[in-house]
Amino acid sequence: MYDVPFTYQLPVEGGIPSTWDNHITRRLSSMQGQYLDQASFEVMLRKEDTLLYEVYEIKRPEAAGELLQGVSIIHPGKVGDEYFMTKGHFHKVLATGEVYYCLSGEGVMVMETPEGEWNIQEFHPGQVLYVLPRWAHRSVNTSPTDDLVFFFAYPGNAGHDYSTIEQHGFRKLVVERDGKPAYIDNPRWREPQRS
Ligand code: S6P
Ligand code: ZN
Repeated sequence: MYDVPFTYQLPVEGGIPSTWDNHITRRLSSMQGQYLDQASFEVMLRKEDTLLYEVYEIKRPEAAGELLQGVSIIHPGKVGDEYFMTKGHFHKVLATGEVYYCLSGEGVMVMETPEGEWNIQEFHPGQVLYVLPRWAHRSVNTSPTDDLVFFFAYPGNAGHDYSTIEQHGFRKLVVERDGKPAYIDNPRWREPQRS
């Protein structure tokens, strides 16, 4: 980890940064229960534990004032009708946002608040997406052929809460209908408990 300001290259082609510290890979087996079509999920998993997405992280202290950054690459594919996607999460410190910059590919970011408000924004190359504080986020690759590649940066103290999404998923699912992406209601989703 550098203790002086630094630069690195981020090639649009391929999107792997010239310097990185962690390479995280997420395979089908890590998405148990997250796809709507459980039968297709099981059939696929029996054949192969497919690589769904990868993250190249540049390590920084996990402290307020720092910015954690890196690149995510989501491969193309579907489980049943549902496109390959990230697990998705709230930040543990809810009041922390995140900036994304799409380098290549096509996709969407599915977002929602703890109160159940939802929002979906498209990713296109060259597009910046700002995820507001408090919004859970999941990226989805809607291309039949190409990787979705984006740069991200978020506060060092944000942390990740995966368990809320693991329990009921996001309110909206992104599926293919007539060859195009469509947003449908997630039957597993539950209205948030209000105290
Ligand atoms: C972290 C940021 C991204 C995701 C990555 C994988 O706050 O949102 O780096 O970690 O795209 O997604 P997930 O949901 O598996 O962490
Ligand atoms: Zn995040």
